[in-house]
Amino acid sequence: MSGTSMRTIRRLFSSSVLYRFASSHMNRSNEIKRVSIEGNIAVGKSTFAKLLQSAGQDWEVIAEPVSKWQNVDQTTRQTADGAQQSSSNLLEMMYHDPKRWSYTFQTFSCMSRMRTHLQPLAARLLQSTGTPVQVYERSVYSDRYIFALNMFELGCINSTEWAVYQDWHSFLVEQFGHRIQLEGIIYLRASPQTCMERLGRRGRMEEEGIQLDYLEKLHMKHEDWLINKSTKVHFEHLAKLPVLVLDAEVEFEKDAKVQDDLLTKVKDFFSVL
Ligand code: UDP
Ligand code: D5M
Ligand code: MG
Repeated sequence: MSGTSMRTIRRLFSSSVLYRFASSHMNRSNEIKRVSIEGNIAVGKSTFAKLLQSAGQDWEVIAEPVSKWQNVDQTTRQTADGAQQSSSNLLEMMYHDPKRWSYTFQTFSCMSRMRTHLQPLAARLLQSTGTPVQVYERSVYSDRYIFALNMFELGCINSTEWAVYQDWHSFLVEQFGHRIQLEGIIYLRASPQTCMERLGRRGRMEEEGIQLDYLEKLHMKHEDWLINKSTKVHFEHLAKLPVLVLDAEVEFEKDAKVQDDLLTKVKDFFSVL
């Protein structure tokens, strides 16, 4: 294409509604605040996230892609009619044989999480006149500083796998992290015993073998990272993030008063980010 026609197209595009729409949205996306909800398995993150979703017009919740981990698509073989599809349950495989599958699980959970977080913002958020907030259920940081680190310490990820994991994790965060950068963290905090009870109540088949001591280890990892600040992190901004600690020991799922109190704390937190 000649330089003149390129210039004409650019001129047309720059004066178009499309351009104004795209550029205003690009500016808007820089104003979005991103916050992650962290906490032990079954503490109530998804329940709390749904509460946030229904409470705030300007809030968008991005759920953890658990169903992707339970259904890893695979093409088994080509047939005359096309490809034959099946899926495997990597979450189940990881809990069933952690030494064999933990590293694989970490690669997939982190990649799928990052992909989910990088998806375009909801139009509702871009058009918002208030303070739009994207709320992630967990983050690439809990992948590393809670789960992967714990698996390494348990010997389910060996030192070579750990070195490889840390290398690509740092690389990915350095390359894409600015697009999903957090402004704050909400830590839903409850005792491992309460999480164990809720885990039983939820009855997710893959988690049947989880013992209290696993939840205790994960609890300590959250405490070290978000309360004691003793976990060594590798990203400068992460160490400085404000953390809102919410007491999830209380039953909040069906208690409107408790929910109101929690929501007030969240609104106050978002307003100062
Ligand atoms: N749950 C509960 N009381 C609460 C919050 C949650 O009994 O105050 C239950 C919820 O219904 C679910 C289980 O605890 O059966 C785990 O909750 P969720 O899936 O939200 O936890 P997550 O693993 O996402 O943190
Ligand atoms: O988390 C969903 C389930 O997935 C729960 O069994 C914990 C597990 N999970 C989530 N992220 C990881 C990583 N990175 N490693 C290992 N296991 C993980 P829930 O807390 O129920 O919402
Ligand atoms: Mg959940």
